[in-house]
Amino acid sequence: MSRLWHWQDVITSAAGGPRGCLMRHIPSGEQAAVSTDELCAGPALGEPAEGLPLLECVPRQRSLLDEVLEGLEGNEKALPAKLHYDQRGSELFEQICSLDEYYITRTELGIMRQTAASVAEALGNDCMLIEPGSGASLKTDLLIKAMESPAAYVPVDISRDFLLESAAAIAARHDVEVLPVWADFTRRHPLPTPSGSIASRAIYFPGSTVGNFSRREAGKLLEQFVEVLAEPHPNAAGWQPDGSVVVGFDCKKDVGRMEAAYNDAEGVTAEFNYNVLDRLSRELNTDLDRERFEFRADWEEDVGAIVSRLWAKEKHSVDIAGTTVTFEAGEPIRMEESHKYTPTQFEKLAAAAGLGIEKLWTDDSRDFAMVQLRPLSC
Ligand code: AVJ
Repeated sequence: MSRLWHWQDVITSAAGGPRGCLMRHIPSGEQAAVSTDELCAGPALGEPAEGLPLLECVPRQRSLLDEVLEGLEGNEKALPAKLHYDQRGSELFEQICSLDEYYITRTELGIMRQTAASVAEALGNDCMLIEPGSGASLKTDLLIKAMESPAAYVPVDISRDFLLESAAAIAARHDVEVLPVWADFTRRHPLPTPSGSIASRAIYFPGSTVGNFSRREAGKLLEQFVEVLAEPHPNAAGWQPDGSVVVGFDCKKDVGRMEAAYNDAEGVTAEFNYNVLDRLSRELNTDLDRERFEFRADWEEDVGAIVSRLWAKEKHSVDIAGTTVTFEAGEPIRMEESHKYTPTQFEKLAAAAGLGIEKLWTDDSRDFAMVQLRPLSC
């Protein structure tokens, strides 16, 4: 049963407080154990780059082609949003994060600066922090700094070099065991086992990454998180699945502001989308010509999301591994959805996945919200 809450009950305001990290040795090149239910291709332990053991669990190349063809063969052409994040795409996204129009990162960082101590306290000691889609791990830096004794930090990302760079940066700045996983977090993947004992797991899912999933997919993802929290820990007797999920989501607001955030004046967001065409042309040995498309992002009330599309300017065809894909003049490719929620809508989504809101942190304008969720059965 979902418990009732109101903004006033759950909003947590700035909390200062002491912070500190315990000194801990970071083993270099240590082997990370792999749990038994390996549901994806791989996994293999890669070369320990930058002194960190890397758990590799990326989907086979074949699945990129499958996903692309599946997306472009249907009558409404669409590509999965995760295709944006190759090395260049990850860098472009970093640029987006500091654009004037893109309020999301700035606002969430502000919330995190104010509330890191309170979030850290909510997670408790000896917590294994897992971050799906970690990217540059910017906000995580603040969180780990505020945690008294984090058991391990497990960044999971699809962009290998970007992941390794960010993981190494965290390892250099904090005395915490960093165990990166190279994986597509939307698929189940094994988790590394930290060398020390852990009290609980927490999944940190900031940045409105949840916004890239449809309402239905987001619900399934949250269910998957609940399973990860409940999975028994190999070397902990009396394991309690009482971890939490901390999610950052973007709140519904003025349509003009939302649209401006995805149609920036400098065209960085457009480039972020064109880059997907360049990337696919390269990796799938095809010719998706960016010059033949125009970018635009629109708010769609019925979807509850900003929908980003590339529109074909003229009729043309491309050959992708022997399959001919034809674009009509004015036909769109749906590139990405960025869903926005009211807190009440998000609470309903979480409840359907078996999670209840424990805490909610937001900024003064309520542009962005961060929630701590816990399994409702605990
Ligand atoms: C990383 C999914 C939060 O949807 O706001 C930014 C990605 N796309 N500008 C978002 C994105 C275009 C971003 N998320």
